Amino acid sequence: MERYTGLIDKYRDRLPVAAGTHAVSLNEGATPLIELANLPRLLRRDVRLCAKFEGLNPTGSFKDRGMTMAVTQAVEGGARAIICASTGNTSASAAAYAARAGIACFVLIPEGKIALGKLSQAMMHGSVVIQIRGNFDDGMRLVQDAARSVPVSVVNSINPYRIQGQKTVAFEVIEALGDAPDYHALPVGNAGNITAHWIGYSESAGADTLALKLPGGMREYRRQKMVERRPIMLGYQASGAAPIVRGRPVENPETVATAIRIGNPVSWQQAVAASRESGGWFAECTDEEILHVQKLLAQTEGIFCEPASAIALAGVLKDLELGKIGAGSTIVCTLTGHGLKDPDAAIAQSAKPLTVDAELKAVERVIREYLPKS
Ligand code: AN7
Repeated sequence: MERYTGLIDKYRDRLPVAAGTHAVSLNEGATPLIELANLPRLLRRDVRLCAKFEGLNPTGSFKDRGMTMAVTQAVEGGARAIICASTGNTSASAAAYAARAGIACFVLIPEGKIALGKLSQAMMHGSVVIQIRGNFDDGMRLVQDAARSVPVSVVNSINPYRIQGQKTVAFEVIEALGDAPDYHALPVGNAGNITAHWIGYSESAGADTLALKLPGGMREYRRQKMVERRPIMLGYQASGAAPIVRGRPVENPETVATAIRIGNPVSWQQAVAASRESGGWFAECTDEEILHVQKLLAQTEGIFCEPASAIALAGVLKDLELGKIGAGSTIVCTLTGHGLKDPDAAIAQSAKPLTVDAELKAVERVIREYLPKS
């Protein structure tokens, strides 16, 4: 078997990349599709529930799929610096891929509102971290303005190569299941990822979509029909940052899921098109629901995702309860980022470690107390 060298090399004929272009890659993609065996049994739901664990990408989130494309094409175009606004994961990924490519990276983040793991990544990879006294939406506006006056290449998902890279997640789900699932659920922040999923599924089904149009100047590529159908797309937003659900921008978005603390998503229109074409819907979950399901997943399935990612599963469990998703369905949830990204959120909702003397008796006492009673 050939060694896996990342998603551009694997899917080059399904991506707008020239045959000779060198891929800037960290072997992203090829993440596992994990069947959730315990949760459906525990909740007495007759469904096949799978998690596409994107937290196992090289920088710990799905952003690496788009970033390998965006940075590859930025370098190909002669860029010497990239820039992004970020709630955290985009900045971590951009910083890593810029380091890999040997170019400079500027990241704009909302001061005090990004998870510790993500901040440490952006800093460690040597990007220039600019904290702004504002939120992600302010940062997004500033990045677009800055790119007009200084020579930096924007790698937010307004960069169409990002979406192209991210669509490969759908290819992998189809390969793993042998078909499209009935439902595909994911968190929605800036709305690029739901757009990308839908493009990937649509191309795989040989179908057209409003969201699919390749922007001018982008090289064409070969489409491959792999399946006969597409899933119903389910997009979930946090109640305090749910512009698409409410149908209007949110001025001061707030949620414990800081990754999706976004009030005016850039890919709003495409996401609505994707949802509508698929026969899907958008819905919201509260912070309590998000954290409850993050912990439930960690403690019943052994999968640690970040709060924003847990909303996909929280939404699905709620919509199963409401009867909006039928029995017997195959459902895939994209778990967009690793739980280690946000250790503060995890520690805040977990039992405190027990401290004892370094003596066998003390340790034994604790074990006896906590041992499952048969
Ligand atoms: C874990 O890093 O927007 O709807 O700047 O980090 O495609 O924006 C992150 C978004 C979901 C939402 N889950 O995806 C950023 C940023 C996680 C994320 C989303 C993000 P989009």
